[in-house]
Amino acid sequence: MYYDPEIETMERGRLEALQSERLVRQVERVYRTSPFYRKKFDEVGVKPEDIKGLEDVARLPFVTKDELRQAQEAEGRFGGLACAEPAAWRELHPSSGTTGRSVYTLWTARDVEAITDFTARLLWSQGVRPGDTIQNAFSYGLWVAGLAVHYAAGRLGCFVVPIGATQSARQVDLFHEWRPTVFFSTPSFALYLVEKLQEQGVSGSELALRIGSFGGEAGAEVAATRRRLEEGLGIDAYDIYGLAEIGPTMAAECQCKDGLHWTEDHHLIEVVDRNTGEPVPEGEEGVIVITHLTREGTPMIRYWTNDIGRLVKEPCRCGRTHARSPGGILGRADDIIIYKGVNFYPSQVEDVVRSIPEISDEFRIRLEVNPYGRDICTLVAEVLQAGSEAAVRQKLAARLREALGVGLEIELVALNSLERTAFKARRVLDMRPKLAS
Ligand code: DLL
Repeated sequence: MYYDPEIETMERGRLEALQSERLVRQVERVYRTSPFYRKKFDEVGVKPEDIKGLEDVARLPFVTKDELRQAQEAEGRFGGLACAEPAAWRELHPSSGTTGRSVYTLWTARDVEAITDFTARLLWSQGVRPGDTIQNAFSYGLWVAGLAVHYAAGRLGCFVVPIGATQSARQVDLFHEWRPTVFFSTPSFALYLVEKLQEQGVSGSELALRIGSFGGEAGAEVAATRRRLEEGLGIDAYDIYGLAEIGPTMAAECQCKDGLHWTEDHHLIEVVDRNTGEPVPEGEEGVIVITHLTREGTPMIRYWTNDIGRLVKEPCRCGRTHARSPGGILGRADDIIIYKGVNFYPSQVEDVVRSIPEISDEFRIRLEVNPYGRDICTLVAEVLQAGSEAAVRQKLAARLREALGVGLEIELVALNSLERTAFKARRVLDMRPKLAS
């Protein structure tokens, strides 16, 4: 049932005592070895000895991605963040840099070992077992997820098809020829492969796949997307979450599919108000802030992920005691769309689109300002059958209004007009003039 029963089912009090002890040690260590943290803590007047346990964590300042970029730009390499001697360095993992200069992070030999171990634990919780054949379509190389899953698969005794995030036709061929039982990719890429299978007239039940684990973007926990993935590939679909600065896989859904389970022995998770930075009550939405409790290379202390989620600490039905984020990552703080006074996340639009069988899985949300200065939000969707536009438009309009509490403009286009991706989709097109800052 469990990969590491002692850690996974540890009584909450003991787990928090372990986190406390690791936090105190980590804060002392980063202050001693990292000029970046020493300066930061000195600026707010916090000394390592002030941090005696979890109750003191809020005294520490947040770390933001912008701040890491600035430090690395000014000082080069890790920007004073590296806390280990070069002899212990093993892997360099820059962030993808889609929103600006990449941030460099470092894994030491012990970090690689810890990542392998807790990723293996997460895969096990999704039902992956020795003897499984894993087709890994997470990107290999600098991106963090491909290698972490690869290492974990080896640790579990699985056979890996290390294809990475490319070659959609080959992915489908490999499904047929090597009959993998487990598949990893972004949800967008998996849906693209489902389309390819459907073009071949192949249904999910004809494949050998049993488990799909999807991350890098929201999707697996969006009900309609999960249904399409499960039916299209004949699998149980699970969510898995990570980010470059923290690591590939800090959290994943278990077989109960009841939210992302964190690996709390290695990561301290806080949820804070996006405006004030104050902790929100348990179960409420806010920005996820993560502290590395065991990372050696480039540890993050109170890293502001900008991802929005909730945290509950009651044990899961699976018996694991580590806290969960029900519903997964709801969106990014900077992705929230405010339209006609109503707030919503792109994933809510995704859920509507994928619940309507007459349109494809691909869509765009276009934000623009009309000549009279009014905001316009348009959903662009692909109809599967020409001639059905009027009925589809009516259904879509009604469902969107019901789900979001506001109506969107609708533009219907022909199937395959919108680009598909092997990586992460960019579905929000913001064409509004940028305000000068
Ligand atoms: O996406 C690492 C990763 C890939 C983890 C695949 C797990 C599986 P980055 O490229 O740095 O790293 O992007 C991180 O992607 O802050 C979230 O906004 C988003 N994200 C990643 N996984 C999920 C998920 C990898 N399961 C950023 N649900 C994060 C929702 C996700 N958003």
